[in-house]
Formats: sequence, structure tokens, C-alpha cells
Amino acid sequence: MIKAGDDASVQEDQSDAANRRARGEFVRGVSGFRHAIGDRDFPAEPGRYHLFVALNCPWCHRVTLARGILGLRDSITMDVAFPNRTGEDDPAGPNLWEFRPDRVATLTGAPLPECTAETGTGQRYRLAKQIYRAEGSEEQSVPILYDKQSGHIVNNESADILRMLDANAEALGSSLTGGDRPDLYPDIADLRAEIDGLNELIYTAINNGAYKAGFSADQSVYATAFNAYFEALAHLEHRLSDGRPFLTGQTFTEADLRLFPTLYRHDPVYYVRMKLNGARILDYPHLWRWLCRVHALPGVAESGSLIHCRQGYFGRSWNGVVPLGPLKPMRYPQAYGHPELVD
Ligand SMILES: N[C@@H](CCC(=O)N[C@@H](CS)C(=O)NCC(=O)O)C(=O)O
Repeated sequence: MIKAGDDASVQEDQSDAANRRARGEFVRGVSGFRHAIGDRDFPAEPGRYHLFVALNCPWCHRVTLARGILGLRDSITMDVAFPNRTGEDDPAGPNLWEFRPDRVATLTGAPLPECTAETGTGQRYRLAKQIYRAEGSEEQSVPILYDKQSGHIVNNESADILRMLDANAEALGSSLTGGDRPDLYPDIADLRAEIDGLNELIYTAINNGAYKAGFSADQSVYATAFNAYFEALAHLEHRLSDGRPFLTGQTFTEADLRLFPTLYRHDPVYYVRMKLNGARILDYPHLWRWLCRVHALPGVAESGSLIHCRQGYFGRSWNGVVPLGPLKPMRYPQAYGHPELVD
């Protein structure tokens, strides 16, 4: 059973969550579907599994990255929700992920070509919530890994999904063989311990830390998250300062994959939207070169979309007007093609 477990690298401590939320702290809930490909009910087979994602969601970005990097784009189908969830006027209620390829994005003034209808269940549901309701669940989050054959949700925890796609890539029909397919979580005890340690720092201070800063309505909670975020960036900048290409050394691992979605969003989105204006990634030469190096890896660039990120993070807040910057030193994501910008 290949799963990431429920430690601090996967989910937040839920103790006293209601009071913490009442005091203005953003506390992320936990995922309830934790089956695994490889279980008796969910054998690893090509073409059997489907992903429901939103491209602005950094947790979904983990699984779209794994699908792309591991050569699984043809054997695992995927639907993409519109980046903005339903509004107050929606008959089904607000804050629900919607599969509406015709919906117009304020940023572009047109529908978003990556958005799809819901094609995984055969029911053509409008809302992700309906996929959960069919299982008797009140959850409503993305990503969702779905079994098209049994018509059941396998898992909705990105840390698990990424780990099980890596462990079952060959049996799932990866188009990459042997050395061409990265091993994201190599079975080497010391290296796994190092990856686990990085995962915990990156999840608590950076991936979820960004939300703790941007979505908390309490100055001291924000300040604690802000400081922890930039301390973690400084720590990782130092870790890369010995010239290693990736966080644990010569090879790209799960720790790199987990860090990428947040740093990809930092300069063009989080710097403004999450009030993380302590510095840009451009101000960290080693992290900038790492970001450009990962962005250039096969299967990475097409696994994300800054248009969806901008539309999603700004499209419903900030009176729906989406900031267009940064323009200097150049536009994003084009800037990720230029590691020399920090030379
Ligand atoms: N722990 C989950 C978190 C997933 C999550 O929080 N997704 C957000 C989108 S960024 C969501 O759908 N939130 C809506 C909700 O939970 O109602 C994972 O990593 O997969």
C-alpha cells in the first residue's frame, strides 16, 4: 500500500482547529479518501484511472507534474475544472469546483482551452462535489484520483497520489522506460529520510505556509507564517549553494516536485495575493536557477498554467481584476526560460 501517511509532511495538525479558525487562522482540512493503486480493489492497469484537477491548485499541480514527468499523460485521463469556484448566486452554493469549458475568464475575456467537461464518471457532472456525493461524502476538494472501471474515488490526497503514480508508473503504462523515467522516491533509506525531512519543511513552511500567510485574518498568525516561509527559502537557497542541481543532489526527487508548485506561483501570484512580498524568487540566485532547471525538465512546463493560477487566485477576490505583472525583468512564465537573469 503505497501511501504518504498522515504525518506533518502531508497534512496539518487538526487539534483545536475550530477555535483556531475562529481566531482567524487558516487551517486546511484533511482528505478522507485514502485508498491506493495496488490495493485489491484498485489494481495498477493502463487506461483505468482518471484525475479531476484545477490548474490553479498547487496540490493538483503535484499530481499533474507526476503524470507529466512519469510519462503517464496517455494512460491516465484528466478533467480540468474552471479556476474560479462557483459564486454566492450558484444554486448549488458557493466555493464549488465546476467543469464548465464554456466559462469566460476575466483575465483573457474568453473560455480557457484547458478546461473540460466532466468526462471521467460517465455522468457529465457539473460539480466535483457531485462525484463525492455519489460516494456519500460531504468532501468537495480537488485533486481526485478516480477509478473509471469501478466508478469509485481511489484517493484525494495529492501526497498519496503522487507517491502511488511513481511506485506504479510502469504497470500504469508509462511511456518512459528505464533511465528516462525519474524515480521520485528511491528505495534508499538515507535518501528517503532526507526527502521526508525536506517534505515536512516544504509542506509546513512553504506549500501550506503560503496559505497560512495569505488566507489568515490575524496579524500574528500571518507574521509567523511570513517569517517561516522566508526562513525556509533562505535554508533551501543555502542547500543549493554547493552547486547541486536538485535538493538532495544530482537527481530530481519528490522533494523537488513538491517545492515547484509554490515557487512557480511566488513571483507572479503569491508575492501579491498571499502578501509574501519579503522577496522574489529572482532574489535567490540558486533557487531561481533551480526553478528554471525544473521548469525545463520534460513534462513540467505543460503540467501547469499561470493563466489559470492568476485567474484562480485573483479572479474572485480583488473585485475580479487580475494584476498583470511582473513585467520586469521580463514576463512570466517566459522568465523561467532564463536562468541567467540572476547572473
Ligand atoms: N490535502 C489535500 C488538499 C487539497 C485541497 O485543499 N484542495 C483545494 C484546492 S487548492 C480545495 O479543493 N479546497 C476546497 C475544499 O476543500 O473545499 C491535497 O494535498 O490533495
